[in-house]
Amino acid sequence: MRLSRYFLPVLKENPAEAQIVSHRYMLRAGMIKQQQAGIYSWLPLGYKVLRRIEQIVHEEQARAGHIALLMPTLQPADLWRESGRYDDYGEEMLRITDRQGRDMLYGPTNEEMITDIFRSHVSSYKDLPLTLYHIQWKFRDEMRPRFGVMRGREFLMKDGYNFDIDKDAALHAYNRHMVTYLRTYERMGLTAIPMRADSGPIGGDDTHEFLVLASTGESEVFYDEAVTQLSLGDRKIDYDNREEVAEVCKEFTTLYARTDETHKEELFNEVPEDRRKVGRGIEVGQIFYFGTKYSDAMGATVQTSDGSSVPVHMGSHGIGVSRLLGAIIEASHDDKGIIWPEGVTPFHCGIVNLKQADDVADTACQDLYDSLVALGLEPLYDDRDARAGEKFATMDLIGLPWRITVGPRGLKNGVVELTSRRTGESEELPPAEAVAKVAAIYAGI
Ligand code: 5CA
Repeated sequence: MRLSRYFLPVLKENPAEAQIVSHRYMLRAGMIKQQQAGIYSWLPLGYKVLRRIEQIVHEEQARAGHIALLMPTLQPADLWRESGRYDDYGEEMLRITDRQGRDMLYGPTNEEMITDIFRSHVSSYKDLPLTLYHIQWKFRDEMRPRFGVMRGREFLMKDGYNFDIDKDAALHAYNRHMVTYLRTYERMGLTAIPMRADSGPIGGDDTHEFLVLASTGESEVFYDEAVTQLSLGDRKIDYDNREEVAEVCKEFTTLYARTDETHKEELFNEVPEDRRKVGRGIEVGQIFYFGTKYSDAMGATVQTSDGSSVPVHMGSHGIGVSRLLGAIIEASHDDKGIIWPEGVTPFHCGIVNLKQADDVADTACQDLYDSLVALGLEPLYDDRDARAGEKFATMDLIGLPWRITVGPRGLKNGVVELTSRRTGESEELPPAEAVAKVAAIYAGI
């Protein structure tokens, strides 16, 4: 993409309404525009990152055999009357009446609708296990929408639902989700710690939240510092192997890590004092096992091998897809702007032309651009007729991890400059080597 033809409405001033850094940078970098409290338009740069995050979520769900579908945002109230949640859900639910006078709602979550799909089409144990998920907009009429996309009213969520024959199988699905989530967050450059949580309006006994440590997080967290060192890396996991998956979950949930909702001082005091940490965290996901809560209420049963009929065991598993943009920025920025991890960056590499309209510089930039594209990469070429300082400031603000700077002086010596946004370090290289180096970095992502 050429910047002169792109739509990147960068703001020079800090917007007064933004209290935290991610909100400020998302507005300044022209990623989002607020349309109403807690409701945003996703401008091209923000939309690109949102799509990259969705892609990672899809890939990691597919790896575990979970199946994507798409349910509507608007749901009939009658389904929620069956589960009893229509009255229980309270003011957070946006209730709508259509022209026939039928009660509808903008879905805050989809347990009822997925249970309805299941009961309409599945009746035998032979069709289990089954996990269905979608990535769809949700609406919760939050009392205090704030911090930009962090606590929106309309927000994008991945929500997945497992259907299993018994509790053991459903707990395997729970564990499987935990591992897919750990991998998903790691690919986004995040350390997200699973913490025992409260189930709230979803219900159930077993539930973990995933928290990214950040001083601006809404939850107070208590943890053993050693938990922040755990990582899956690129180990291969057989998602069908119950023991193996359970072992990984044990590794990530044994050290003390809890939010204020479930914190127990006496257990925390057993952590060696120098590793005992209190901080704040952003909740980027939550998984639940709730057994037959919805299948009992809505009559979702399956026939077992001996012909008897049993309610299906279920759980639900959510990732805050739009909130993740804010969480990633909170975890990765400096005073000049965002620093995207390679896994989610909107463009792989920036190209800055220091002397626009100079034939040699223009041709070199175009060649670089074409070479990167030929290798399957997406560069953003700043071809505006602007001062170098302004071009650098824009690149730093929007946070592309790599920048190639092209100027007549370097070109005379046959080199361009490759700069890492994270470290600020630069090296001079012949253009072909700079391209090869950027390609090699992304080949490993
Ligand atoms: N049905 C379950 C799991 S699918 C569910 O709704 N879980 S949840 O309530 O915990 O939401 C899942 C994730 O969505 C949360 O962990 C959080 O990351 C994100 N989320 C929840 N509310 C908001 C909001 N108002 N704005 C942005 N993201 C949100």
